[in-house]
Order: sequence, then C-alpha cells, then structure tokens
Amino acid sequence: MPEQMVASSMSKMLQTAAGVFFFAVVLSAGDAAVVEQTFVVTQVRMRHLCNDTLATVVNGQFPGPALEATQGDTVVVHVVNKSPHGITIHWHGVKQRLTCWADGAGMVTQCPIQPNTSFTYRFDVGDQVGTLWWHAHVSFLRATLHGIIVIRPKSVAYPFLKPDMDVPVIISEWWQKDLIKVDKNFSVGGSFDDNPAAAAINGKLGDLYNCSGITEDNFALDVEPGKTYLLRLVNAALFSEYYFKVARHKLTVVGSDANYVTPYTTDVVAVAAGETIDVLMVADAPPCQYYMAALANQPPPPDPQIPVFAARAVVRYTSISSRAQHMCGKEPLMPKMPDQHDTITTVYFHGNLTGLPGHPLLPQIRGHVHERLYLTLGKGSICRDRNKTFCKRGGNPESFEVAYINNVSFHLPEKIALLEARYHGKITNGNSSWNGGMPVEDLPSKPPRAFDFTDKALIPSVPGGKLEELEPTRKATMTRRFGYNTTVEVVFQSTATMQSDSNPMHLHGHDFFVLAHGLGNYDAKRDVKSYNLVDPPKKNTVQVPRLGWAAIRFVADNPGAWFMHCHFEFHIAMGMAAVFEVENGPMPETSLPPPPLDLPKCTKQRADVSFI
Ligand SMILES: *[C@@H]1O[C@H](CO)[C@@H](O)[C@H](O)[C@H]1NC(C)=O
Ligand SMILES: *[C@@H]1O[C@H](CO)[C@@H](O)[C@H](O)[C@H]1NC(C)=O
Ligand SMILES: *[C@@H]1O[C@H](CO)[C@@H](O)[C@H](O)[C@H]1NC(C)=O
Ligand SMILES: *[C@@H]1O[C@H](CO)[C@@H](O)[C@H](O)[C@H]1NC(C)=O
Ligand SMILES: *[C@@H]1O[C@H](CO)[C@@H](O)[C@H](O)[C@H]1NC(C)=O
Ligand SMILES: *[C@@H]1O[C@H](CO)[C@@H](O)[C@H](O)[C@H]1NC(C)=O
Ligand SMILES: *[C@@H]1O[C@H](CO)[C@@H](O)[C@H](O)[C@H]1NC(C)=O
Ligand SMILES: *[C@@H]1O[C@H](CO)[C@@H](O)[C@H](O)[C@H]1NC(C)=O
Ligand SMILES: CC(=O)N[C@H]1CO[C@H](CO)[C@@H](O)[C@@H]1O
Ligand SMILES: [Cu+2]
Repeated sequence: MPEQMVASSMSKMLQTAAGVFFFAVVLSAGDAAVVEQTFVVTQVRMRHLCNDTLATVVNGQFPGPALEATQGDTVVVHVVNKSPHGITIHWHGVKQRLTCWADGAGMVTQCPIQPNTSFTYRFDVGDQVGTLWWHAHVSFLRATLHGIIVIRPKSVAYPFLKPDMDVPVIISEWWQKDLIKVDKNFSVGGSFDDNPAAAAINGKLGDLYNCSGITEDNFALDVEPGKTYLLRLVNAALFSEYYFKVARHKLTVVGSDANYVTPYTTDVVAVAAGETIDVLMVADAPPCQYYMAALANQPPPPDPQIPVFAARAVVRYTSISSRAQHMCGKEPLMPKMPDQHDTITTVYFHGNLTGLPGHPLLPQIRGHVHERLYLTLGKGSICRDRNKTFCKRGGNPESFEVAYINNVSFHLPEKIALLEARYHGKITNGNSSWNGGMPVEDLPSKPPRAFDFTDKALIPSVPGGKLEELEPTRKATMTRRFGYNTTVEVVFQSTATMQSDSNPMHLHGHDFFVLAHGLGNYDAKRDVKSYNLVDPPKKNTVQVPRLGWAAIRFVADNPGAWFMHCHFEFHIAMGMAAVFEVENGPMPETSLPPPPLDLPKCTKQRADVSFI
C-alpha cells in the first residue's frame, strides 16, 4: 500500500473516520487538483529602522506568497530568477516522494537557478496535512526568501475543534547586511558584527522598534469574541529559537511540521528554527487589545552573546462596546515572556508533544533497527593555511571556527550537485575531482573519540583551554547510504565545544519519529528505556536540547540524496550538515526517476553558496 494513501493523521481520534478517509483518497485519486504559481525572485529596496536595505524576495513580498494546497494536490511552481544571485527553493517538510530532484537543496539536489533563468518545481503534497513552509536553500538568502505552505485536509475535518479562521504567524529576522557576505564570513569562522537588525512577525518589525521615535508597524489580528483561530507558527529566522505568547490567552498545540499532535494546552510555545507549530487560540479574554510576542532565546555566557531579539504584534477584539473599552488599558497588555537565557522551557514544551497513536509506520519503527548513528554536533577549527594541520588554535587567527558532525565539517560539492553526481555514477568515495577538490566520505556512525561532550569547561576557546586538544577538525563531503526500506535510528548529541547552543536538526525527504530527548550525555543503556514507541511525535525538525540529546527513528523509504543539517543558518554555513542517501527499491515505483530536463546546470557563476 503506497504510504501516501495512508493518512499520517490516522489516529485514535480519527480511527472511525480513517476507513472513510482512505476510501475518499482512492476515489478521488484522479481528480487531485494542480496548484500552479509563479515565483519571480527580485531584489527590492525595503525601508526599516531608518535604513534602505536591498532584500531578495519573491513577487515583491516579505514574507513571500503563501502556497495553499489540499492533501493529494500536485504543486507546480515556476521560479523566475530576476535577482543577481543563484537561487534554489526548498519545500521544507514536503516529503518529495520520488521527486528528490525538486527538493531545492543547493548543490545537494540541484545547481542553483542562475540569474535570468527559470526552473519549474513539480511535486505532490501526498498525504501530508498542516503547516510547512518554503525557503531559499542557498547562502543566507532565506532571511527574506520564504513563505508558508498550508495543506488543508481533503475530506475529513480537522481532528479538533474546527477553527473559524486560519492565521499564518511567520517569525523571521530583518537583516540590514549583504547576506552573501554574511554567509562567506561564517564559512570562514564568522564575524561578531553579523547579526540581524530586528525580529519580525509576518514581515512587520512591530512597535518594539523605531526609526527616530516613529515606531515600526505591528502585524494586527482582529478577533471576534468566542471565535477560534488556528495560528500557524513558522520559525523562519536564521539565528534563533523563539518563545511565543499571547497575553491572557491559552494556546492549544494541535500540530507540528504538518503532523497532528495530541492537543496540548499551554501559555508558552517554543518554536525552533525551521519548525512549525499549529495552535488554536480561542478569543475568550475580555475584549481589549493584547500583544502577541516572540522572543529569541540563547544560552547564557560564557557562550558568545548576540543582542536580544523580540517582535510583537497585536490581537484586537472587534466590536468593543464603549463600556468595555473603558475597562481596557490604553496600551495592549503585554505577556510576561520567559527570560532570554531560559533554555529549559523549550525542553519541557517539546517534551509535552506526542503524536496520534496508530500511525501505520510505527510497527516498523518498533521493529528491527538496521542502522544506528550517534552524531555529535559541535565546533572545532581548521588552519587558515589549508595545507597545514598544525597551527595556533584557541581563537588565534591562524585558525578559524567550523561546525561539525562527528568531527567532520561538511563541504558542499562545487562542480555538480551531489544527487547528479550519484545519478551519473561519478561518485567514488575518496575521488575529489568531480567535487571541487574535497573527498566524499562516509559519515561515521559514532564520534571518533569519547569525551564528556557536555562539559561546560569546553565552551571557552582560549589558548591552553580544555578544548584545545579536541579542537582540530577537517572538512569533507560526508554522506551516508541507506538501503531502501531500512529503519534508521539517529541519536543527536549537542556538545559544549566552543558554545552550548541547542541544535534544530532537520532532515529532508522524510519525517521521523522523535522517541526521546534528555539533558547531558546520551547513555544507551539508560536512555533507551525512555523511548516513546507508542505515540511519538512525527516531525521533520527536532530541537536537540542545549547540552543534551534527542533520539529519532525513520524508515528510509524515499530514494534520493537528502540534506540533513542544523537549521541555524550560521551552523549550516560552518558545516553542521551531512547527506543521507537512500537507495532505490526493487520496483520502478520505488526508484528515483531521471532528472527533469530543465534542471539547472552549474556554471562558473554557480551559486553564491560558500565552498570552503
Ligand atoms: C539579466 O537581464 C537583465 C535585463 O535584460 C540584464 O540587465 C542583466 O544584466 C542580466 N543579468 C545577468 C546576470 O545576466
Ligand atoms: C564580514 O567580516 C568582515 C571582517 O570581519 C567585517 O568587516 C564585515 O562587517 C562582516 N560582514 C559583512 C556583511 O561583510
Ligand atoms: C526607539 O528605539 C531606541 C533604541 O531601541 C529606544 O531606546 C527608544 O526608547 C525607542 N523610542 C521609542 C519612542 O520607542
Ligand atoms: C510538560 O510541561 C510541564 C510544564 O512546563 C513540565 O513540568 C513537564 O516536565 C513537561 N513534560 C515533559 C515530559 O517534558
Ligand atoms: C597547498 O598545496 C597545494 C598542492 O598540494 C599547492 O598547490 C598550494 O599552492 C599550497 N597552498 C599553500 C597556501 O601553500
Ligand atoms: C574521479 O572523477 C572524475 C570526474 O568525474 C573521473 O573522470 C575519474 O575517472 C574518477 N576517478 C576514479 C578513480 O573514480
Ligand atoms: C578530531 O579529529 C582530529 C584529527 O583529525 C583530532 O586531532 C581531534 O582531537 C578530534 N576532535 C574530536 C572532538 O574528536
Ligand atoms: C518494508 O519493510 C517492512 C518490514 O521491515 C515490510 O513489512 C514492508 O513490506 C516493506 N515495504 C516495502 C515497500 O518494501
Ligand atoms: C545596518 C545599518 O546600515 N544600520 C544603519 C541604519 O541607520 C542608522 C541611522 O541612520 C545608522 O546609524 C545605522 O548604522
Ligand atoms: Cu546547530
């Protein structure tokens, strides 16, 4: 039975409906709609905070246009690149079953669409339902090149109270920098100046920011008392995880990463970089005005600090009687936000997410695990003179910082995309000539050496510090091949090497089940016992806690080359990434078809992607 015919939403709540649902999909398989859109990428001048900034956007909008589809639809997007940069668009969380060529991961699945050329992405949304998003997947350009993807259920209502209205809430950052230069800076260690200028909600910076005293516009949501709003939260920011609250309103989480979750009511939501969270908000507060606010969190010092980023928007009750108005304050009520250094509320928030039980892939997830990977996420350094392995470290300019997985920092192929190289049989491990001088290597199953990964004494990178001996690392194009239909377990371990960030790890082409997470170093003997194999949440992005770990499992059932990386843009630019390659299955319908004829070719003016 093809997986896309099986609703990911099959659940206890839906079990009665499930049979009906399955039937409906089969019956309507012939009349799935085609959602067709044209994305024209241009550079436009936008004025915020007293500054004109050249932003690369789709159809002149920030955030870009919403892509709205219904389960089972086919999506066709013509991307016309009228910007001076090489562009790709990634459909974040769309499984791209047998359409890996349309995944839009720069230099992994395709070469970028060159200026003044175009490319058409075609894919099916399959059985997925809920909120996803699209974004550029080259350099830092996704800062303003992104938008929401809404996939509505086909013939079954939501497994929760039907919302009266659907509201995208896209959290992003506003940058006043040349993002290509920022990316290049991070590929050789980063610069402390390279921070966003502000946070934004739906492209509006909000009234925490001003230009000579004139405040920036707020995004405003008008609500009617008693109505239910489905807020579709997307964290499109490059740098941070955000806490989100609405003053005086409870939020009921009902979905994440286009999968339903067991409803969970809270007053604070944590949305990791790359993640989506769907919440229901009932307009049941006294009819006044309230702020909705998003605040970035970060680890406390000695981690390097960035400025505090927060954005706010307003929820306005309509038809307020003058008597009621009298009872409202002059200013909207502001929610009390967590501290910017609170990195535990997100662990609790994510710990409270469970999926709906009865997913058809769960028996396989509980069964034999073919491959187990333990992946450390950390930072090290390489010598600026690339021919040397010995040089001064600990912050000395003879070396620069990179990020790694299991002590190897990812290098993007330079000449052709990895998927093309694989498809045309050009990859031989160790042969670097197709790839711009970097060997292709297997991602190791475990870190090369064991140490106390979460020892905070490793954070300061100083001469003679505890980290010094562990600091040297190297670059390679790391991939890991999985046989078709194998069950893979990955335990991600955040480390304290040079910093103690959490890591929002994202896998393309597959959803995975998050079985457990914890603080400290993962210990298989102890921690396997905490695995939730009953109703784990199904996700495409997992928030690996600061100084902690997270365990996921997935079935490698989608042939192709799938990028697997941290969704903090600075970490990806520094190399916290690898590629999971999934082999073809035995049948034509389990094999990747040939590339589309208009797949962009790499040219000299490749990508504006960094190659270090
Ligand atoms: C793209 O086309 C425009 C208009 O014809 C031209 O001005 C521009 O130089 C072209 N850009 C590139 C990179 O070829
Ligand atoms: C990049 O790094 C250089 C050198 O540290 C710095 O001067 C510059 O401001 C950084 N950012 C950009 C966008 O160039
Ligand atoms: C404008 O922004 C500055 C810097 O963030 C802040 O100190 C000041 O209070 C703001 N002014 C107004 C009127 O909001
Ligand atoms: C769920 O959230 C509550 C409140 O923050 C917290 O006390 C509890 O530990 C969380 N549960 C898990 C499993 O993380
Ligand atoms: C590094 O070695 C390569 C050949 O091995 C050589 O072509 C290159 O010039 C060397 N670079 C430096 C900076 O010495
Ligand atoms: C390495 O790759 C190049 C370019 O694709 C190819 O010409 C060469 O034969 C390969 N060498 C080996 C040993 O596979
Ligand atoms: C990484 O590998 C290098 C050798 O390439 C070694 O010197 C270093 O100690 C290793 N670091 C870690 C964290 O494993
Ligand atoms: C995948 O493997 C599972 C058992 O591990 C088996 O039940 C299922 O039929 C296989 N699916 C395909 C498409 O090969
Ligand atoms: C990043 C940037 O260009 N910031 C500038 C914005 O405008 C103010 C006031 O005009 C300048 O002081 C900033 O340097
Ligand atoms: Cu990371």
